Amino acid sequence: MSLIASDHFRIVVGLGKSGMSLVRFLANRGVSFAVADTRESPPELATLRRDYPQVDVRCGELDVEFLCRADELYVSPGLALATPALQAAAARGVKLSGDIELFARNAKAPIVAISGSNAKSTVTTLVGEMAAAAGKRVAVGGNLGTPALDLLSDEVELYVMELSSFQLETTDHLGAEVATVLNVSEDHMDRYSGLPAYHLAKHRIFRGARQVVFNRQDALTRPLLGEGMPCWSFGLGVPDFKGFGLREENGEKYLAFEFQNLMPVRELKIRGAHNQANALAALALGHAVGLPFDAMLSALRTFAGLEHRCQWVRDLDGVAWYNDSKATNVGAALAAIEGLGADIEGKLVLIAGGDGKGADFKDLRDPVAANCRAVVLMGRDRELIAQALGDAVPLVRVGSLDEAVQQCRALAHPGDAVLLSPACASFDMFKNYEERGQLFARAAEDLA
Ligand code: UMA
Ligand code: ADP
Repeated sequence: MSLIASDHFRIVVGLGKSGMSLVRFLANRGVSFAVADTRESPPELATLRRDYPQVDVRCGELDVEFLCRADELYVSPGLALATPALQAAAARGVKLSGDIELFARNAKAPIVAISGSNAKSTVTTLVGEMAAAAGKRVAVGGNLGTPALDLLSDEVELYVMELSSFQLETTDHLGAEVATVLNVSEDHMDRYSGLPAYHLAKHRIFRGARQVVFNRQDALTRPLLGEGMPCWSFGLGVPDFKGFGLREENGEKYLAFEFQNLMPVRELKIRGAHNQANALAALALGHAVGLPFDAMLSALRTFAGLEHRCQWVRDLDGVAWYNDSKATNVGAALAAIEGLGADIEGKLVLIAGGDGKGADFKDLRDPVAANCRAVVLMGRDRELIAQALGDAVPLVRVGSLDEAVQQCRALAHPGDAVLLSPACASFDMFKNYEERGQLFARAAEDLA
């Protein structure tokens, strides 16, 4: 039986992927609902009209009177809760909620909940693969891949969920078996008043959690906790009690748990120090839900990383080319620059720029100076990055990604790596980060 009162009226606000999963969920349980979207033609409108022709849909500017007919609004993560019509409805007693809250109320298996400014998709996928290697019937999704409500099934033994700050804003009580915020650095500053508001949204993931995983190198990932809450940690230093970390012995670096070495780091296929942190975070989460080490380590040995995340594209004349198009904020680009920079013989030639989402780029200056031979700048906010970098390294401005690739070819020396890690969203020049990454890889592969 669904844990949702069927005598109330709901409105799904936003008819994208998550909105359509809400429609399926509510319709299957006989709940009465309508749909609203501020767009004239939302992405799932045709599907809704085809599969649920009886559902009332209102497109265009949100009508407060209409919204106030509902007891509860399920708001898309893509819509800010500060939207005036939503706030007006809330002021008149309408509850604002979301798909993850409904998911949490209806999930019968334990939930591994993963948030953070960066590395969410990598760690979520890794934990999913570890659970599958351990023979668990695991469902993986949320902000990544399949929307949460579409994963619900009585067959599932473990849910591994990537959750964004936007999704967490509408989640009151997640009740995860284990929850983590992997790292916190500035992102989405076009939607939050500042880092504290963003941090607060992310930490909602800990509501009702039974265990916690935190990052020893990032104080902003530690929740305020009551006595006795089981806590596991990860970080690149030597681990202590209940900690995952790195230990060196006889010149060999190991992934380690407490006082036990688990596996040499060189057996990982994913590159860079940031990915070692990701492997350790995944081990901590998997351990918290009882996955055996042998299964988790075998998953780590085969995982080659996700597309567009420091993904190796090719080698040409002694230069390796990497696609890190998913680095859509400064923190992500920093991890790639420092992580990959430490891994190569020569220097990086970096391609950066795009839609900066209101970010401050000053933190790029020192790592760029230490790791880069030159930076090729493109996109709407390229001058903001140029100002932040100053005279740290030579800067080359280009008008297109193809031109950027040509410039990198000319700038890189043997032993260097070319890295597309833009520190910006892609929407000023591309459909999305995937298109940006694909066009980069194709241009790099086409070089003679
Ligand atoms: N929009 C409107 N009016 C509306 C509703 C949406 O203009 O009434 C616009 C907004 O600009 C919004 C965009 O449409 O940003 C997308 O909204 P949507 O409701 O169509 O989105 P969904 O397809 O349901 O996708 C959402 C998540 N999108 C966002 O959080 C922006 C997807 O995360 C998620 O995969 C999906 O639900 C399933 O759970 C994407 C994402 O970019 C990948 N997430 C951000 C990130 O990772 O940085 C947080
Ligand atoms: P998310 O789902 O949070 O966006 P991804 O796993 O897709 O995370 O990785 C996005 C980007 O974050 C990568 O392209 C990489 O540059 C960066 N990144 C990966 N691991 C880390 C880490 N441990 N810390 C900071 N940045 C990271």
